[in-house]
Amino acid sequence: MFSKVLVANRGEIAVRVMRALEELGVATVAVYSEADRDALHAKRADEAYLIGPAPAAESYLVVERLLDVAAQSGAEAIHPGYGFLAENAAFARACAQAGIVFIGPPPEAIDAMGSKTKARELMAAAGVPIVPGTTEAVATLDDARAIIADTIGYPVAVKAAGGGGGKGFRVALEAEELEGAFEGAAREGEKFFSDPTVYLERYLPDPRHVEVQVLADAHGNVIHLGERDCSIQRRHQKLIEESPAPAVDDELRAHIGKVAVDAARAVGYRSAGTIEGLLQDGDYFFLEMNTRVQVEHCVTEMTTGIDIVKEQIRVAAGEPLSVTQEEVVLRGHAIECRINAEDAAKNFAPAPGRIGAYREPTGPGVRVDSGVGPGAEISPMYDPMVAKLIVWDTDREQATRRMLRALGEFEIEGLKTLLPFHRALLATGQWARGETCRDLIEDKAWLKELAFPKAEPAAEGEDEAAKHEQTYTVEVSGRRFDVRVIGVAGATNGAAPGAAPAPRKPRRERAGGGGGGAGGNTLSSPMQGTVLKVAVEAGAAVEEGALVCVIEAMKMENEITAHKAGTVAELPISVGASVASGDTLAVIT
Ligand code: MV4
Repeated sequence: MFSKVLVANRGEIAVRVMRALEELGVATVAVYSEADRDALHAKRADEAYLIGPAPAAESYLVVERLLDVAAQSGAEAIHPGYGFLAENAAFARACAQAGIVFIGPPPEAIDAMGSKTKARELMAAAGVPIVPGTTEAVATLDDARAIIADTIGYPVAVKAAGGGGGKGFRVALEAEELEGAFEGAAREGEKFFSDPTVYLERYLPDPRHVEVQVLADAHGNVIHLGERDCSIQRRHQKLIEESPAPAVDDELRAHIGKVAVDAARAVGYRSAGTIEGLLQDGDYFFLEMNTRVQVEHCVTEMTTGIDIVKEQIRVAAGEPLSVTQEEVVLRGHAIECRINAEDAAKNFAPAPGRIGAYREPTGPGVRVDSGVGPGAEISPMYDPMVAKLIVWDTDREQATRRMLRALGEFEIEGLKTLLPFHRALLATGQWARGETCRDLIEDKAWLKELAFPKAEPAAEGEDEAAKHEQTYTVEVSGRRFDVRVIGVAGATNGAAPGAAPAPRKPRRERAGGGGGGAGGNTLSSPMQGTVLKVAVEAGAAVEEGALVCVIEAMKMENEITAHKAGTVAELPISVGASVASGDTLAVIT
C-alpha cells in the first residue's frame, strides 16, 4: 500500500477520497486554489499546497504544478477524483513518466473509451450490444441522409464523436430536422472537444439510463456491483440516482452485468469504472464508459457494502480486489439526491453564494457526502453541487420515506438549492411508480410551484409591521408552539436581555434558503460568463419566465429567464459580451 497520496481535486470528492485513504492508513496531500483557501478538503488533509488562482485552468488542471507538489510532498500516487483530469489520458501518462501512480485505468483504456466511435467499434467486436447506428464518423450531411435512408430511419440521434455525458447530442425526429441536428452536434463537438466529427444512432424514444459499476484489478479479476438507474436528469445533468434500478430484475441484472464485464475486459480495464447504457423494453444497449469514479458511486456502496474508492486505491497499489463476484450481495435500496445550488423554478439556473447556517441530516441509513460547512462559499467558478444526500433502507418505498425525512432535516441557509425540488419530486406518484419523470422535470408550471419566496423590499411606510415580525417558541401548559409576533419594534425590543427564547424558523421554510432575489425591475446575472444569445429586444413585452438570454459559464449554457412580466426597458448586453455575477442583464418595467 502507498504511504502518501495526493488528491488532485476539491469539494466532496476530495473529502471522500481522503476518508478512504485515512481508513487505509495512508497520509493525504491536498491541493487548493486561491478560491479554496478555507475549503474543507484543504483543511482536512495532512498537508495542503496552494496550486494557483481560482480558474481551474490555472490550478486544478495544471499538470506540471500537480506533479511538482507530488514530488515536493513525497506522494507516490495521485487520485484524480471525477471531472478535472480524471479522464485525461495525457495526465495519466505524465504521472507514469514522473514515476507516480495514477489511481485510475491505464491511459490506453481512457483513450479507447474517450472516442465514442472507437468505443462503439470495440464494443460491437466484443459482442457488447450497442445502440444501432454507425461505428464510424459520418463526414457530411449527405452521407448522414444516405445512411439514415438505408439503415437507421427516423428518429435519429446525432452525437459528437469526442462527446459524452450528453454534450454534442442532438435529435432529429424527422428529415427536416437533420441539418440543424447535424450542425448543432458538430458545433458542440468542436467547442467542447475540439473535434467536430459526429456519428449516428437510432433515437430511442423513452429509454431508462441504466449503468453498471465495474471493478477490475491487475490480476485478471473483473467484477460488477449491479446497476444504478440515473434516468432523472436535466440537461444531461443527473439529479437523482438509485440502486437497484426499478426496471431491472435478477435475470436482467445478470445479463447487463455480464455485458459490463465483457466491455471492461475488451479495453483491458483496471480500476473502478462504469458502463452507461440505455434500457428500452427489456433491451440493453451500451452507450459509453466512464473511466473514473462517479458522483453516484455511493448508492452502490450502500447496497453492496463495498467501498469503491478503497478498491480503486488497492488496485492501483497492485493488490487484488478484496471481493469476488460470488461475494457481491445486493441488499435493500439506496437513493441519492444531488443538492445543487440551483433554482429549479428558474430553469435550474446556478445560484452560487455563501452558505449561512448549515446542518446535515443524520440518523439511521443516512449518508451525506459534502465538501462544505457553515459559511462556505459556493463559487460560480466550480461545480454548483453543495452535497450529496444518500439514504439506504430495506426497499424503494422505505428508502423514499427515509429520503423525505432526511431532506426535511437538511438545513442550508443563504442560498437556493434543489432541496425543495427533491422534496416535491419524491412525493409524486410518478416517482412512486418508478417512472422516469421526464415530463415533470420539464413542466414549467410544476417547477414554478417550487419558487423560493421573494425577498421583496418593503415599500416606504407600508408594511412597517411586517418588518418587525418575529418568531418565538413558547410553551403553553407544557406544550410547545411556534408563535409569530407581528407588530411594532418596541413590542419585542422591550424584552429583558436573554429573556426572549431563541427565534425558531417555522419548519416549512427552514431549509428553503431565502436569500437572493434583488427584487424590483433589474434582472441581474447569477453568474460570471459570456453572453451566447440574446432572446429579446429592447422595448419588447415579455412574460414572466420567458427566455431573456443564454450565458455560457464553465462550458455550461444557462438560460436566463424574465423574473417578472413587463416591457424590456433596458438591455445592456450583446452576444459575445462578458458579464460578471450581479451585472444587469435587463431592466423589465
Ligand atoms: C440517447 C437517448 C435516446 N436515444 N441516445 C445521452 C447522454 C445521457 N445523458 C442520456 N443520453 C441519451 N442518449 C439515443 N440513441 C436518450 C438519452 C437521454 C436519456 C436517456 C435515459 C434517461 C434520461 C435521458 C435524458 C436525456 C437524454
